[in-house]
Amino acid sequence: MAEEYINFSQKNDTGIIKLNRPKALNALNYDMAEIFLKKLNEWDLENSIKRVLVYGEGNAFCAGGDVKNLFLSSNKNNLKEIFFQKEYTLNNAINEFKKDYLSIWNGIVMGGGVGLSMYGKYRVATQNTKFAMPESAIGFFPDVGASYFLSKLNRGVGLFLSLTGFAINARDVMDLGLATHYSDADKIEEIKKNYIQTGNIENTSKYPELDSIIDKNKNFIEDIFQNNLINIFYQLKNSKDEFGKKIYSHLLTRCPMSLAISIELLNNAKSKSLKECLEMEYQLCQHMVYRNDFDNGVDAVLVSKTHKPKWSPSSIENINFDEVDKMFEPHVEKLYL
Ligand code: QUE
Repeated sequence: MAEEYINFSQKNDTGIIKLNRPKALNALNYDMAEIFLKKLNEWDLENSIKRVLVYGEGNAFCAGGDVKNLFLSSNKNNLKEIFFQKEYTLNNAINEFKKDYLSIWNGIVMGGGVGLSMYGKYRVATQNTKFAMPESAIGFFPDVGASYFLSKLNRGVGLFLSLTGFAINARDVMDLGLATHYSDADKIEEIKKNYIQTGNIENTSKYPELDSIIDKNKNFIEDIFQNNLINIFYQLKNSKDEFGKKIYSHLLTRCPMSLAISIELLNNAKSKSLKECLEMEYQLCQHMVYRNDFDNGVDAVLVSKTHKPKWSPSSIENINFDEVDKMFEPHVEKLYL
């Protein structure tokens, strides 16, 4: 089953990984993560492999972890524990992989998909790239090491992306240094072929001619997304700016506890390594996936699709910040990455 959802092959001295679950936007499940990790460890030691290429079938690179399945199997097994152990271990293994590693971002790259690509050497964006950490929509938080790289961006932008889950395009991921290359989508087959044959990424790269909502509102984002949650909401609520108003009503739909957790997470992550961030996120996720907000969020977005989740607490005014602090205290066995 997992072999259908993820294919491994070797051409010349390139190891090729195709995420092949297009009906689920290539969402990563436990079995896929397990054989991905096993293959990567094998290829790290295999002399005939000089580099790795990762891409997705269809119009997504990868939309995230298979949270729908976590929800459906809910408290019947230990999947909520072992899935994240496997996924974060894989994220760390990609970071420690010694050979070149190229991911093709020709479509949706969200959540778990970010973790499969960000720590490799190269990421090619196209005009189809849609990059987001959207977990505040499902009562979760930016994980797979996102606290590491988002906390190292300008604070305003990192926090803006974490709280809103806003999807950014190829121009944004180039501006923010999240992608390493840009190419038109119709040159992607050529780029893959050339990388497989030579290890080079052909310089078809040019700067993407795309509008950027982030760039247009850069000063606003940097001004507002600096403070604590109460202050950010207060400023957005009173904003005369059209963008500010839109972001305010958007944030009112997101999980209040996710928002509070994400701010604290990014603050804590600022001085941490990727490994330390993954360990922190693992402790945190083992609280968050057992809260009702997670089940209600996943159900509302991915299962019954009502898009009207009921959050508890229902607004940021009712957040108990002592409870937020407590969630960061170690309470389960570490990953020992
Ligand atoms: C927020 C999320 C996720 C999401 C949507 C959100 C997420 C995720 C998926 C997803 C999408 C399509 C699938 C699938 C999962 O959507 O993490 O299995 O087929 O994995 O608003 O965090």
